[in-house]
This record gives sequence, structure tokens and C-alpha cells, in this order.
Amino acid sequence: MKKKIALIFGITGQDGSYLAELLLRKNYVVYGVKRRTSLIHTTRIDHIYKDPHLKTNLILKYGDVTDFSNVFNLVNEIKPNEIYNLAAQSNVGVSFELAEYTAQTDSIGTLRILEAIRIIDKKRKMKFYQASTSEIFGNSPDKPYNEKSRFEPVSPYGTAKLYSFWITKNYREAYSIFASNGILFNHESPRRGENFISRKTIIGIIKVLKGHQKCLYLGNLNSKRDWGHAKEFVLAQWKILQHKTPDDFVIATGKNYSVKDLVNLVLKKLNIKCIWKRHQNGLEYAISMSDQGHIKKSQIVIKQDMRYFRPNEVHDLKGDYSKARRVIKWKPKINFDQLIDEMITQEMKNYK
Ligand code: NAP
Ligand code: F7E
Repeated sequence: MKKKIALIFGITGQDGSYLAELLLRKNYVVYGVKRRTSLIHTTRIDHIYKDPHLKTNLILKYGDVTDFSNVFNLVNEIKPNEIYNLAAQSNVGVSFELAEYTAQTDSIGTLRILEAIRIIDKKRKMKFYQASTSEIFGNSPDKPYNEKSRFEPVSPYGTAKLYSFWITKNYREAYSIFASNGILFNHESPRRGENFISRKTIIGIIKVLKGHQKCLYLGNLNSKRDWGHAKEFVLAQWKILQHKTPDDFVIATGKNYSVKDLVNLVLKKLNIKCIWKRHQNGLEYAISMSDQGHIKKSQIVIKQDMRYFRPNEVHDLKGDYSKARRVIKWKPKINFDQLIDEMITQEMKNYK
């Protein structure tokens, strides 16, 4: 039987790496788009080349979704059965500083891929997956959020991603392209970027414990997120494209925790006992109650720092994934505690 061909924009990222593994195991030929960078940055997918079976079906191409001729040529040359658009400037905090670039990549990048499909795939055989996000709900009151909730993004990232959500729907309805959105809530893993809160907290606290850093600086501790495991969430991305009709799906765990819950869980798992105190200016800090590793009693282990607060914040995200459970038979199995356990275990190994 002829192998299916997938094209992944964003293969070097967290999700791209898990999705590539999943598709290769399902016997796809996977083309991955990587950007030209001054240092090699394929660490998340390098292990695939150690597997003799998987590596023969993985082909990397240089590309960038801000370059239409590149996007067009890739789609035209590869003629994939499935296209996954995971490429994005994905950091919400950074999007306030790089608002225009975020729009170029996260909005117009999607349009470029859809236009290439519209022009090239006259028979409408290609399927397109758009990496949409819970950030499009922003602080909308309709909690927990489902596919019918109102969109009220509060960051350049959320707003750029909302454009992509709608343009994907527009192209589906106007041109009969099989184009679907996965509205994914936060998902983490040992491969998570180091400047997202889960990985930053784990790396930072381990460094303090080992004496390589004095203190971990964080921003808003009160916001709540619905955190799942990236490995399970990429399975949902694939399932969305296997469904008989294109559609939009919320992918989440249905449970949420505050950033402070996350920090306290990491401290507990590393046996660091702390109490929280508050400065007169309202900023909080955590002090150790005993010696542990390189941490001394009364040492400040964590401190809030205004540098890590955002100009605007999404306060409370929780998803309702009942449509995905019913229609594409997807549900999460790994809970928050297990996710953090896995991330800590891997980070301890990395540290050694
Ligand atoms: P990630 O680790 O930041 O990966 C993003 C990928 O996009 C990387 O491969 C990156 O390449 C690539 N990229 C960035 N700008 C590009 C450009 N101009 N042209 C081509 N490629 C570009 O993000 P992730 O966590 O895997 O998330 C995957 C997608 O899902 C993103 O679109 C993100 O916005 C979205 N999403 C993520 C979450 C989450 O919680 N993780 C939730 C909802 C939606 P480099 O390696 O060269 O930087
Ligand atoms: O922040 C707070 C921060 O950067 C989570 C992306 O994958 O998920 C992700 O976006 C929370 C926020 O993720 C720090 O203010 C406190 O309230 O890990 P994060 P995010 O902004 O929720 C969505 C669904 C996406 O689509 C995005 O691509 O943690 N926070 N102190 C901090 N966050 C960071 N990064 N660093 C801090 O020091």
C-alpha cells in the first residue's frame, strides 16, 4: 500500500517532535520543515535518526512560513496527504515585544499555507491541521471553554492565533478544503521550551537545589492553566485529520491548577519545604524552612519579579473536551501529577 505523506511545519518544536514520531510509527513518510539557524537546533528530533526504521522515512527541508514562495514550493513539490501547521512564535509573553513578527508567523503564515493548498490541490485531497490555542478564549466568561465559547484574546499571540482559527474555517467553508482546528490547551513535556512556566520552574528549582543558581524569579503566580501532556495532545491532532469531515475541536484535560500550585508541587516532589511570604509591595517570595541540598534554612528560593509579568494576562483557562471525546474518541490519560513527575525525572537526568 502507498505510504501516506505528511508535511509538518514546526517539526523542531515540542509538538512537532512528538507528532513526527507518531506519524513515522504509523508508517507515514514525514517531511519536516526546519528554519535556517546559526546553531543546529534539531535536538528534539535527533533521536529519530538513531532508529534505523524511523529515520528512512523522515526528510527535513529548510523553510519558513513567512516566505510564501518557500511554502508554495514545498507544498507543490511534496504534494502531502496531510499538512500540520505547528509553526509559530508560540510564547505569549514574547508576543507583546514581537507583535508584528508574531502576526507574520502565527496569522499570515497560516494564510500562506492555505493559499498554497487552494492553488495547488485542485482536487481537494490534502488535509490541513491548524494548531489553534486556548489563548483565543482569553478572559471570556463562558467557562469551561468549548467550541461554542466566545473568543476574547488578550495578547498579540492570542489575537494572531484567532485570525488563523477563522481563516482556516473560512477556507474550509469557501473552498471546501479539509481544514481543521485543534484548539489545544496548555500541554507540556520534558521537551517543552525552557522559557515556559513548567520547564522553567523545574529547571530553576533543580539549579537552586544543586547550588548553581541562588533563586528562581517568576511572574504571576495566580493564573490558572489546564495542563496536559504533549504526547497525548499530538495524538488528538492526528485523530482530528482522520475524522471523516473537517471540524474544530477543543483538546484539554478539564482540570486546572494555578502557577503557585505548580511551583508548590515541584518543591514538594524535590523535598524542599518552603513558606510563602509577601513584601509590602505585594510581591511574594518562598523561604526554605530547612537545609536541603545546597539550599540553606531561611534562603529565598523563589521570588516574584515584575520583569516576568505580562502587560495583560489570561487568568483562568479550563477546557471542556467532551466533543473530542464523543466524536474522535480522544481523552487524556496522564494527569498533572504524573506529567510533573516525568518532567522532573528527565530534568534530573539532563542535569547529570
Ligand atoms: P514550539 O516548541 O515553540 O515550536 C514551534 C515550532 O515552530 C518550532 O519548530 C519553530 O522552529 C517553528 N517556527 C517558529 N517560527 C517559524 C517560522 N517563521 N517558520 C517556520 N517555523 C517556525 O511550540 P509547541 O509547544 O510545539 O506548539 C506547537 C504549536 O501549537 C504552535 O503553533 C503553538 O502556538 C501551538 N500551541 C501550543 C500549545 C502548548 O501548550 N504547547 C497550546 C496550544 C497551541 P524553531 O525550532 O526554529 O524555533
Ligand atoms: O505561562 C505565568 C504566565 O508561558 C503560563 C503556550 O504554549 O499555552 C502556552 O501559553 C502562566 C502564565 O504558557 C512566569 O504569566 C508566571 O499565566 O507557560 P506559559 P501560556 O502563556 O499559558 C498556550 C495554550 C499557548 O498556545 C502558548 O503557545 O505562567 N508565569 N511566571 C510565567 N510564565 C513564563 N513563561 N515565565 C515566567 O517566569
